[in-house]
Amino acid sequence: MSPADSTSDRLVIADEVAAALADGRPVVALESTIISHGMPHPRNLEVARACEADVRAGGAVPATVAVLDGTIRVGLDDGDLERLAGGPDHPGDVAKVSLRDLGAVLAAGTAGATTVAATMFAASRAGIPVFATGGIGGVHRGDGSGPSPDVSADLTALAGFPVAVVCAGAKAVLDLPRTVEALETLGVPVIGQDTDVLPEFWSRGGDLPVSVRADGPAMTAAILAAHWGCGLTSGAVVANPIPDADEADPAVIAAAIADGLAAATAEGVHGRDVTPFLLAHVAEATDGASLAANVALVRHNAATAARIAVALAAEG
Ligand code: PSU
Ligand code: MN
Repeated sequence: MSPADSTSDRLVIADEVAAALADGRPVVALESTIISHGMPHPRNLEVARACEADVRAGGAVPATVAVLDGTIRVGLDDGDLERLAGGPDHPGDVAKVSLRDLGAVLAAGTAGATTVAATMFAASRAGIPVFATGGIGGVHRGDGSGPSPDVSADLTALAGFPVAVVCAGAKAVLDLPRTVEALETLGVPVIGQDTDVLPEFWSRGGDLPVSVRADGPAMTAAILAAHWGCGLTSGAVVANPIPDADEADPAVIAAAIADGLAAATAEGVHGRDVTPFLLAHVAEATDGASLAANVALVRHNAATAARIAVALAAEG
């Protein structure tokens, strides 16, 4: 088997997605770590379905990505979403799969939920330039006492794969100034979608500037088309703030994050468990307010990504 054959054997694109790509019609990739590790059951399944519906309502074809039975799947059916969502009928463990984990989980033939990094990789292999998630990973906060800071492979992927990630900025549990500096170093544009400042996931932000503001999806699409059209091969962050009405109280969130970081340190949580732990902790500490905001922002990102994908397809 040639390397090309083994690549296509490991990457399975759903018929509807493949047909859209062949016709140059808009497609939006969606990730699955947010399903398996980012939200509790059964809310996670409702949100996974709702995001796909939001993409369709915006005129694009959804392509949720996961690792299932030894292949990277681009475009899932409802049974696949149920399996990834877990719960009583699907109690099997679904691994959190970032770039380093792809080979191992593929070889094992087990189920894996792809992070932003692994989803960007799959999207770039499939030829899908637009992807929606909640918030990217980045540089974690550190108190300076431990080893060098925990840095998400999402940044590595943004540097290397030509995919635009429509997100509400980086998750506010992170060190946002360091995350913005890292993106600049990696040459990744941070396009503010109708905003001058980096959204802070559960709130609209205000402290950090984006690298460029784009008014409307067509302007974002024009910037992306020019970014790739000149030969750059990096990705882009499309920073799309949570709608006003859905914003969580930043003071309440900040207190919950501080508490969550202390709990993570006390309980020795590290590596890939940190982000799911913090998201769950903040959801509990805010009595579900952060979860409601997370649902609203991810759905808003799916809808916005569809509009950008439509505009980008029109760019040719
Ligand atoms: N956005 C959300 N919820 C999530 C994530 C993003 O609203 O759970 C996930 C993404 O899959 C992202 C991951 O890649 O969190 C970051 O994990 P880490 O910091 O371990 O790289
Ligand atoms: Mn990490």
